[in-house]
Amino acid sequence: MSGRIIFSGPSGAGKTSAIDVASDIPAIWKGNADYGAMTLDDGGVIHLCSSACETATGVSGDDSLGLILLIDNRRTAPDDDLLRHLRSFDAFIRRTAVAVGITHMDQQPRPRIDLFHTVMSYAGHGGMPLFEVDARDRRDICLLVEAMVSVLDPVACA
Ligand SMILES: Nc1nc2c(ncn2[C@@H]2O[C@H](COP(=O)(O)OP(=O)(O)O)[C@@H](O)[C@H]2O)c(=O)[nH]1
Ligand SMILES: [Mg+2]
Repeated sequence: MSGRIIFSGPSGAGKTSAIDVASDIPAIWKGNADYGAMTLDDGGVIHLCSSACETATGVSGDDSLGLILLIDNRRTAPDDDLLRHLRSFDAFIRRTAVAVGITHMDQQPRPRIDLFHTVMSYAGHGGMPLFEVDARDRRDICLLVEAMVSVLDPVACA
């Protein structure tokens, strides 16, 4: 599998960190987005880029595999942030897939993860992966990417 994964989420959530730790090449900042790339076990290359919203350049390309949303738990209403981003990317997600990582839970453990699962169900994405991540941790981000890829191709990841 090859293609592009979009990272989005509020400023400070960890987009730049996540692309940097997951990328096999040094991540770069170009225009108004971070870019990186990672190689999958099957030899496919996944391009990683950040984007503020669905209408931003790069999101609507045919080779977009899906969206990774990073939500900063330190913010006032991170559940609202999640819902807003799910709505902002709604058409894109319905065409592709989404996986959500809640960041900064080491600094702010509340609200707890259950609330975000509730928001996902409410938005109609209850089956999509969602878990706590530290955007600075390569293993956490690779797990998130793999979780998203497994939604697209369950057989390849079996
Ligand atoms: N403690 C903690 N720091 C984090 C976590 N995720 C990211 N950071 C830090 O938060 C800051 C903002 O991250 P950054 O990647 O620049 O966020 P961006 O604005 O979404 O690109 C950086 O200093 C990161 O090292 C996390 O889960 N826990
Ligand atoms: Mg950034």
